[in-house]
Parts: sequence; structure tokens; C-alpha cells
Amino acid sequence: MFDRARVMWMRGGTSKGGYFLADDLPPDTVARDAFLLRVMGSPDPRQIDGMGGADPLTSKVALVRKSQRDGVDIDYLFLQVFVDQAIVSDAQNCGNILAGIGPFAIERRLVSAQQDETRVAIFMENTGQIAIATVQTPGGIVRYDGDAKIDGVPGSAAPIPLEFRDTAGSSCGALLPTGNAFDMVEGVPVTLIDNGMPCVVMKASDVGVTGYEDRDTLDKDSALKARIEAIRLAVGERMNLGDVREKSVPKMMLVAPPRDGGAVTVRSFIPHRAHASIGVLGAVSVATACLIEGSPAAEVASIPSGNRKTLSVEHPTGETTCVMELDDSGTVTSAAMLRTARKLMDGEIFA
Ligand code: NQM
Repeated sequence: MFDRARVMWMRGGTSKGGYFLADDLPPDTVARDAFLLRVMGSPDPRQIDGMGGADPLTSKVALVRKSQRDGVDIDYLFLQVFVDQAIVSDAQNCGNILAGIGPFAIERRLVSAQQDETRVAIFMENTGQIAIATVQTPGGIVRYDGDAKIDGVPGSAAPIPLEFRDTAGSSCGALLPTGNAFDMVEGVPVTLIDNGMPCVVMKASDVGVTGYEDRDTLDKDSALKARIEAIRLAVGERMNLGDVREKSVPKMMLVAPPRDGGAVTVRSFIPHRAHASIGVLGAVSVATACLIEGSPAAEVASIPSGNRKTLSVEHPTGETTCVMELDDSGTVTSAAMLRTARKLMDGEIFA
């Protein structure tokens, strides 16, 4: 049995997980996934026998290798290790864990650090798109401390801006897989959208909540959860995701008017637990839904004018700012977001 591997544990954005060199894990995915379940302590709601934090946001894995693709430095595969089911899924990407990829790749010498900052081009294997991360590397060494603050993480750290291009239809084949600004599903108007993360966006008021509840309140609302899970299962095929019973996509996004001067307020389910804040590509996808005329999100959103829009997405622990570039037809051509990351430990993990 494969029983140990080198790993770096990192916080990436508002998530946390194990960062492995792909070559340090078994090539056989059955053996790899069995090892990762042991590492995290899954399946178990407390993950007491592993490193997972009893939360999908802290039960995440990155597999990293040097890329052979032109103009790309690193290939990154994200794996979600389910907390209470024996499932390891590559069916979604993760923009928060992505924030740690640049620093990790430099630390493992897959990328040479430049003098002040190092741009790392990362191919996101789950969805086939490229992200550019800029890492602070004064004197050729990754810097983690700094003044950048992101809501959902206490304190401050070095900024890691992330830029995304061509994320539309990352998993669903099209930005709007049904071609519609909204569809009626289980009696609720929803936008089925994928601008980097497959999401179902609906008004919180249409499913009987305000959209300003805290995470615990939403997590305890089993009637709400059952209602949105019925919607989720009904749209899997329409979003070209197939049977989504054992997948962590699509994410369920409940939107409401902004309360703190932002563009929109969101409560997201990922998909069975409420998110403590919001995912990176999840935020990009919701912000994009706000720009679609006739969508439920556009009804509640407050959108600034111009082709370069700074959209503050309010969430349970603050806000996440997305900077979106649009072309003259109103199509989003790129999105950027500020994240931070922290190296927590570097060592060997045992199955
Ligand atoms: O949407 C959680 C997270 C995420 C995903 C999830 C993410 C993204 O916050 O890009 O970052 O939606 O499962 O880490």
C-alpha cells in the first residue's frame, strides 16, 4: 500500500489543503484517491483521523507539475476530498487553492523566482484554462507576509493577484449552457451559468430566505437545503454536467441586493454546506450573472457603468472584489481577483 508522501500544507485564499507534486503520488487514481481519503480522514464528519478540518473548504488537494505547454509554467489539478463520503472529485476547479500554487511551485523549484515578483502561468487541468498568478519574491524568495487583506482570513499577507481569461463555459461548454438568461426550475427562476465555476444563481427571496443569513443559520435550514438540492439535481444534465449526485458542482448561489455599497450579496452552497465566504471562480460566475440582462441576479444587483467594472460581491464574512473587463458587446473577457496564501508546514504525510 502507498503509505507516505511529501506534502506542503497551505492556506490558499479562504481555503486550506495539501499541495503535492503530482509525481509524488501514485499514477493510478484508485490508489491515489484511497491515499488522499486516508490523509484527510474521510469519510467522517469530524475527519478526526486525518488532516481535513471537517469542512469542504479545508479538505482540498492540489496536484502540481511542471507544464510542457507553450507559455505555461505549471499544470494544477484540484481535487475535492469529500468530508463525509468516500469521494475524491476532480469535477470542479478551485480559485482559492489556486492562490497557493505559485508560491508552492517556486518553493519546489518548478519555477525560477525573479528578483521582485514572479508571474506564474498556471494551466488549470480541471477545466483547461490558464490563470496568471503574481507572487512577491524579493531577493528570489517567496514572501508570505504583507499588507493585503482578504475578508474571511484574519490579519494580512502578501498580495497574490490572480487573472483569469477565457473561463466562460469551463465545465459546461458555454457561459449559459441552456442559452437562456433564466430558466424555470422547480418553480424558481434560475440562471445556469459557468464563468469558471458551474453555478445556479437565484434570488434568495425566491427560495424563502433573505440572503443575509449567516453560515450556521443556512446550514441548519434543512428545508432550504432540500429545496435547492432538488433544483441542483434537476439541472445537472441541462448544464452538461451529467448526474451531479456525487459531484460538488454546480454551486448554488442565492443572491440579494447589496447592503454595504457592493454590487450584490451572495450566500453560496458548495453544494451541501453554506460557504463561509465565497469561492473565487464562484464569485466571478455570480458577478457575470449580474451583468446578464433579464437574469434574477441582474434584478437585485447594483452595477457600475463602463467596460472595466469593479464588482464587490458581499458574502457572510465580508466582500470579495472582482475586476471584470468587458468588450463592447458586454461580454466578460477577463476577471481578476486579489488573494493571499500562507505556507503552514512542509513535510511528510502518512496514510
Ligand atoms: O470558486 C469552494 C473555495 C471554493 C471554490 C467551493 C473556489 C472557486 O472557496 O474558485 O475557490 O466552491 O467548493 O475554495
